[in-house]
Amino acid sequence: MLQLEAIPAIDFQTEAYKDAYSRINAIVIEGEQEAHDNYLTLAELLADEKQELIRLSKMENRHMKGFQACGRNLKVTPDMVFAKEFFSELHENFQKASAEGKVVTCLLIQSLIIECFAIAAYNIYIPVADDFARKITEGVIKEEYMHLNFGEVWLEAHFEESKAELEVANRQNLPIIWRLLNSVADDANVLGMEKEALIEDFMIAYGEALGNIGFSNRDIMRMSAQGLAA
Ligand code: PL3
Ligand code: FE2
Ligand code: FE2
Repeated sequence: MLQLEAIPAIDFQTEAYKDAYSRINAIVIEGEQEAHDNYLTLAELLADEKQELIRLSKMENRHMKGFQACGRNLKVTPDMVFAKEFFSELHENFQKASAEGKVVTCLLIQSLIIECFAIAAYNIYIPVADDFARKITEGVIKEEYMHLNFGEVWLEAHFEESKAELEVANRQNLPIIWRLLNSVADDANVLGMEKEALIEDFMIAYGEALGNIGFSNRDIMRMSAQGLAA
C-alpha cells in the first residue's frame, strides 16, 4: 500500500517533461534509424546472414516509426540535430570499422553495445512511460533481445578468432557509452528514469552478453572496468 502511494504521478504535458522528451525521443529515433542502417551494412559484410540481417534492419525501421508516433502523441517535436550529434562518435567508429571490413567491431558496436543500451533504457522507461509509449516500447524491447542474440550467437561461433578484436573494440567504445549515459542523465531523470538504474541494467545486459560469447568472469570484470577508465 505504502509503496503504491509513494509512486509520484508524472504529468506528461508539463513544459519540463516535453522539453526533456524532445531530446530523449530524438535520441531513440536516431538510434533506431542508425541501427537500421548498420544492419543493412552488416548484411553486405556477412553474405551468409544477409537475409536475416535485412530482416533485423526492417524491425529497426518499425521501431523508429513507433517512437516517432510516441513523440507525436505527446505533441513533442524531436530535436534531431541534438540526436545526430549524440550518436556521432559511435557512428564514426562504426563507419570506419565497416569500411575496413571489421565485422567483429561492427557487431560489438551495434549488436552488443547499442542493443544493450537500448534494452537498459527501454526497461527503465516502461514503468514510467505514458500508456501509448509503454505499449510501443514493450513491443520494441522484445525485438531488441533478438538483435542482441544475433550478435551473441555469431560472436560465440567465431570467438577464438574474434577475441582480440573484441577487446580493442570494447576499449574504444565502452567509454563512449559511459559519456552518453552521463549526458542524458538529467533529461532521463525528468522522465522518471534513474541514472543508477540505467547503468545497472546496461552492465548486467552487457556482462551477460560477454559471458554468452565465451569470455570468463575475470575478462568480463576487466572489460567492464575499461568503460570507466577513459
Ligand atoms: C537499437 O535497436 C536501438 C538503439 C536506440 C538506442 C537508444 C538509447 C537510449 C538512451 C536514452 C536513455 C533514455 C531512454 C528513454 C527511452 C524511451
Ligand atoms: Fe530497435
Ligand atoms: Fe535493435
